[in-house]
Parts: sequence; structure tokens; C-alpha cells
Amino acid sequence: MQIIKRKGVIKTEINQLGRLEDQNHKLNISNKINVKSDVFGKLMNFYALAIKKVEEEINNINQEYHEYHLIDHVKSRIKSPKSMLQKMEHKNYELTYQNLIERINDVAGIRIICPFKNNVYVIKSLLEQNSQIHVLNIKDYIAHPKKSGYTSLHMIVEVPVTIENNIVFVKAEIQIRTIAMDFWAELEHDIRYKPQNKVTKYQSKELIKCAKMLNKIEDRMVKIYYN
Ligand code: 0O2
Repeated sequence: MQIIKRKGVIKTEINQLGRLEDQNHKLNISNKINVKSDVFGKLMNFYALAIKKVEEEINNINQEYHEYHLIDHVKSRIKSPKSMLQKMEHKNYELTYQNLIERINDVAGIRIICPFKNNVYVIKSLLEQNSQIHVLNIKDYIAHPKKSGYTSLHMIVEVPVTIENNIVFVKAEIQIRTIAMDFWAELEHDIRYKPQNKVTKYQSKELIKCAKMLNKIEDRMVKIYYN
């Protein structure tokens, strides 16, 4: 099988290229999700391979630009079945494999933690230039923070993974944020997702204030670091 690069994305010359949603005949994806089934296991394997592929590309970047210390660390996860189903229910999607594949973008999630904000944007452009990564969408919650105070840069991408001699494009979400943003987001996530915990108005206001303070502190740290 000869692989050629076209428009920055890997394409195969023979007609073996597909997306996960085109794998219907193999996965019966129009069925309702059964998290205990082989189909679900197979599907998760696609996402695991997508994570591996993205991590490989990030490793390459890290090695190539080693001296610039662009990345502090990288984390990844496959979304838990419970969290997938909750998200689908919350968004009023019927619980089919088709909807999971087409409409839930963060089943495969990779988080890149950078020292500072400028590093986030360097990583973003390096990923955009990467021939193995096809960027579908970018949400810049750093330039436009969420109401909650959340800041991070999200890239929805698809990457080619090889299964049984087929190249299939699988979606993944790459979240890029700084150490300070990650500190805030992890704590806020814990508070928000604690069972039976309802975030009070006071907590919400405090969290927004803390996000702004952290942003200012980070800007001061950047000045110290680069001066
Ligand atoms: P978890 O537990 O982290 O997996 P979309 O269909 O892509 O438009 P989606 O996926 O809701 O809709 O997009 P969004 O809001 O851009 O990104 C969702 C993910 O970003 C969340 O996944 C979180 O990981 C993170 N995120 C977004 N907003 C917040 C926030 O206010 N606080 C924190 N801590 N994280 C946030 P999940 O599935 O919600 O959760």
C-alpha cells in the first residue's frame, strides 16, 4: 500500500481510506450502545490507537523543540463509558454508536500542559502544520474564556490509524493549556463533579475571581521568566 500526502493529510492511493462512521458494516454502529459488547470494545480500541498516534506526534514535537521547553507534560484518557452516556443524554442524543462517533468529539482526549500561554499557541501551530493531524475545529477558550472562568485551547482533530490493513480516520480532542490553567480546571472539575455537589453562587464567583488572578500571576511569571 503506497501512502501519499495530500493537503497535509495522509491519504492512501487505493480506496482504503475511511472514517470511523464508515465502518458500519464492521461495527454495526447504527445499534444502541452496549458498553459490555465486543463492538464497544472494538470501537474503544480505535480511540486508543488514535491517542497513541497523537501522543507519538506530540513526542516528536517535544524532541524536535526540546530546548524551548514548550511542553511540561501530557496526559491522555479514553472517556469513561458512564461519562460518554451522560454527555449524550445531556445533549439529547439517542444512545447509538453512530451518534457517539459522529457527535461526541472527546472520546479520545489528550491534554498538553505547557509552562506558559505563548507555548500553547506555538504547540497549536505545530499541530496544525503536522501532516499526520487533520484539524477539524479549534475553540480558543483562552482568548474567549467560558462563563465558568475556564480557559484552555481545544482542537478537534482526526488522525489516521491502521487496523487490519485499513487506514481509518479517528477523532480526538486535544486540550492545550498552561500549568496555571490546568491547576484551576482540575480543581474546578473536582468541585463540579463531586457526587451530590451543587456549586454555590459564592463558589462560582470565587472560581471566576481565582481564574482571573491566576491569569495575572501567569503574566507576571512570564515577564520574570523571559527577562
Ligand atoms: P470531562 O470529564 O473532562 O470529559 P462540543 O460538542 O465539542 O461543542 P463539548 O464537548 O461540550 O461540546 O465542548 P467543550 O465545552 O468545548 O469541551 C468539553 C470539555 O472541555 C469538557 O469535557 C472538559 O474537559 C472541558 N471543559 C469545558 N468547560 C469546562 C469548565 O467549565 N470547567 C472545566 N474544569 N472543564 C471544562 P466534559 O465531557 O464536560 O468533561
